Amino acid sequence: MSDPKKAADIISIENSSDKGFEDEWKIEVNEWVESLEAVKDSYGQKQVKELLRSLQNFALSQGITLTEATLNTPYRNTIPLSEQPSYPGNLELEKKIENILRWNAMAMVLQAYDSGEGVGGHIATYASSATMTEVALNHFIKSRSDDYQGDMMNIQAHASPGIYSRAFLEGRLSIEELGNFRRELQEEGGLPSYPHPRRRPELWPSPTASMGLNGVNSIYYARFAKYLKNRGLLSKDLGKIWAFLGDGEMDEPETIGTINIASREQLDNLIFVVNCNLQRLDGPVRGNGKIIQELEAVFRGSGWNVIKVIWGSEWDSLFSIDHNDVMQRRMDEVVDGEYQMYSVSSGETQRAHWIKGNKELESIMSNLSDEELKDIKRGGFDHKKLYAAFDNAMKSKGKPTVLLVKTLKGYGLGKGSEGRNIAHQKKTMSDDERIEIAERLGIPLSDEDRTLAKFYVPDANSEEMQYLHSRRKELGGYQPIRFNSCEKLKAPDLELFDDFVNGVDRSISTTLVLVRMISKMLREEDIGKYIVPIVPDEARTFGMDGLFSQTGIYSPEGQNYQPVDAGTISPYKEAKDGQILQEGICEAGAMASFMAAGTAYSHFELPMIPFYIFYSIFGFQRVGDMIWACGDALTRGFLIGGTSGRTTLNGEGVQHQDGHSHVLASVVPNLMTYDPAFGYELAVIVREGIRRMYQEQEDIFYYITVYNENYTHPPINDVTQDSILKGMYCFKRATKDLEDKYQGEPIHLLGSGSIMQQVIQAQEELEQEGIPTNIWSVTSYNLLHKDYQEARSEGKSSYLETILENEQGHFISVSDWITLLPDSLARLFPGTFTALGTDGFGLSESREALRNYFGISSQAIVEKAKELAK
Ligand SMILES: Cc1ncc(C[n+]2csc(CCOP(=O)(O)OP(=O)(O)O)c2C)c(N)n1
Ligand SMILES: [Mg+2]
Repeated sequence: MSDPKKAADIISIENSSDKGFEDEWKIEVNEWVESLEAVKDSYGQKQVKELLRSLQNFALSQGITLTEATLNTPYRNTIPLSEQPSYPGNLELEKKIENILRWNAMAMVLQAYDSGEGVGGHIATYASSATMTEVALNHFIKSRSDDYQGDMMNIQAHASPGIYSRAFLEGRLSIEELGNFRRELQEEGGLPSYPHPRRRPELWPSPTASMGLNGVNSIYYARFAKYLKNRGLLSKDLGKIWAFLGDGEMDEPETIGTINIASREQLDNLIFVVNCNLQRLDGPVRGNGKIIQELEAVFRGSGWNVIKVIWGSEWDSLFSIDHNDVMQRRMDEVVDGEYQMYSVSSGETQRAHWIKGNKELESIMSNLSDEELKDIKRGGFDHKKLYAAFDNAMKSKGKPTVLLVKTLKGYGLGKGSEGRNIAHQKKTMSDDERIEIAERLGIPLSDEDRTLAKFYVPDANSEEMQYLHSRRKELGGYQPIRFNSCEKLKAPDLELFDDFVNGVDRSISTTLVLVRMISKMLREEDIGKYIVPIVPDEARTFGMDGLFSQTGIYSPEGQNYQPVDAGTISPYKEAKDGQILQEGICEAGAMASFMAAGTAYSHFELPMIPFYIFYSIFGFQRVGDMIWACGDALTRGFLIGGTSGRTTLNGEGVQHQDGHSHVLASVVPNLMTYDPAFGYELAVIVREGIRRMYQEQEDIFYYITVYNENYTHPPINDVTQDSILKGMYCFKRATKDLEDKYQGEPIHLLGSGSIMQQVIQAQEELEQEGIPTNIWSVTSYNLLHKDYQEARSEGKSSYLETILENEQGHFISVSDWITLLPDSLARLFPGTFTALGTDGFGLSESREALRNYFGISSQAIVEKAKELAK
């Protein structure tokens, strides 16, 4: 029978100074607990829950709310000693290996510092997380096999030295690479600071260096795994997605804001491990509170399986004599600022502050000497406690798990670092510190080598090395790991898009053209199943609602209700094997889905083709960091900026009208950006995108803007696909007769996107007035610029310069974008160059009024051309 008195600690006792009341109250509580225990013994756990729920409902009806009591448990380990499994590993060898890893990780950073290059590095984070990652890697994190998809291990970026030093012992990195941490350009090779798949595509599964992205991305990887499974595309058993996170990092809204998705979608293939070292970069995470308790309430409130690992085994015996919960109450009341202070105080000071004159607590604590008290471990350094927690997480059914693990920043790095506010920034150590740490870790190097922070490599036949390899062999292979092999797809022939390539007589927008193209591809046998349409609650805006019934909206539960529009031709259809990812109003989640789908070739061995369609202004400026991370993650797929153009999206005003996303997109080096004007351009671009990304498997991705203005689309005629793809071609030549008669310099109008319609109109008017005018369609200013940069570095002429070789005159670029976009090319035009665009904020007006206001209407173009032609 468990000790019923323990229950008292979750109830705050008013009048606690009144001894008589306190005793009476305890008896009352004990009686209730005993009754409850009897219910459990007679009826089982379910009935206990029901009873408590009834009591809670009664309390609520009396106006008594129980929020804190139900969301928080006492400040102690979730798994009691009685349920702790025995440790299956060889603790002695594991600790030996961990010590070597700790030393080599520190040595990497010290060597980088000693090189005098000032390249930096972090020691303290791994020092706090080493034990948890080691227990996970020795016993839980599995790799891919014939029938298992493999786990994904996403680490805390600042703990990278520890993971590198393990990969080194495993024989996956050379000693030279390790020695050149943060010096990637060295001849013998070096290592990037953090997990960058771009730089180490065989090692790092996903980029985590920007705080907050690891959480949201891991959640959506886990969800995408279930999506693939439910759609019947994954035959192997799903692996787990592991996200190792910092406690300071948990403040990031991308993480906390998306945890409800994980429980709603029942992601029991997801495990968060939060390294609660109570510190972030500048100081305590919650000096005045307790981060573990705060996170417990948040995660439990979101329906997660929450496991706290707070105290090491040394506390177990003290708990067993804490009959009146005095120690537990003290644990509950002390705040993180004080716990941090204990970590830098002597045992004596710590004891005095801890017992605070309480005789009973003093007597409990008298079982430990000051030295023992000082040495007592936090749960995060106790292999057995960690093992119990991971073991529980593995067994969770229908719920994601979060482990809240209490650690100490800079653990084992000595007085100058452990628990100090400066720990995060610590990059070097004195000679004495180096020798002392090596001694403590049992590193058998000479003192000279210790001061030089030399790496220690145990003999390949040593017990510890054998153990290290055998554990990973048992678990399927090394981790973390990233795979790069995937089936190649054959891109569809352009004929699939004949309806657009041959022109469209009806007046339709480029958005609709794109949606029709997606719809066609979805029906294709070879690639249809791999298409992943992603929308954050805007499918109707883009005319995609027809896809709802064609493919269904993914929902792991299917559809348990009859939709309100059941009788219509495109009802809202949710299905377990639905293909559309309808993200709700969550751009961060939608982007994370894009990354999961766009890197599925790596982790899931499937060439998934995401089309993420969003309001273009809520893309780069909203989730630009995630798009940058997609570049790092070697993500493939199509980002589609819908309702784009500052004047084409009329009426919506300042915060909706996007005239700049192409400029923001221009900074992502491997992003192909396009702003097509016609259906055939779009068809050529999308088809080529699929060819390059899924047939040739190039590590690039696409950003294409589409508009909501309706107009007819000409056929492709004699335009070459190559010129569309390179970024510019002559759409219409000036009338020959006019040119022969004309005395001045010819006019060249450069149009793109919807504004091409204004350009076409302006050209007609100018020619009517006798001014010969050429029209050029610019599908991508950014790609023209990239080509120019490349050509310049090779000492060649750029594509733009080549096609303009025999031209002269006045060049006027007109677009729905800010003038900075075309201006980047101004110097390459053989004549005068003028850019008309939409600089400044948008405003609420009609399309026509907006185009007049920004000076990009056909009339404004004519005026500018006539002024130049004078
Ligand atoms: C978005 C973002 N902002 C700031 C940083 C800089 N930064 C790196 S680590 C760090 C503190 C991390 O604290 P915590 O998450 O608690 O991890 P710990 O090192 O304590 O384990 C900060 C602010 C970053 N990498 N990303
Ligand atoms: Mg921290």
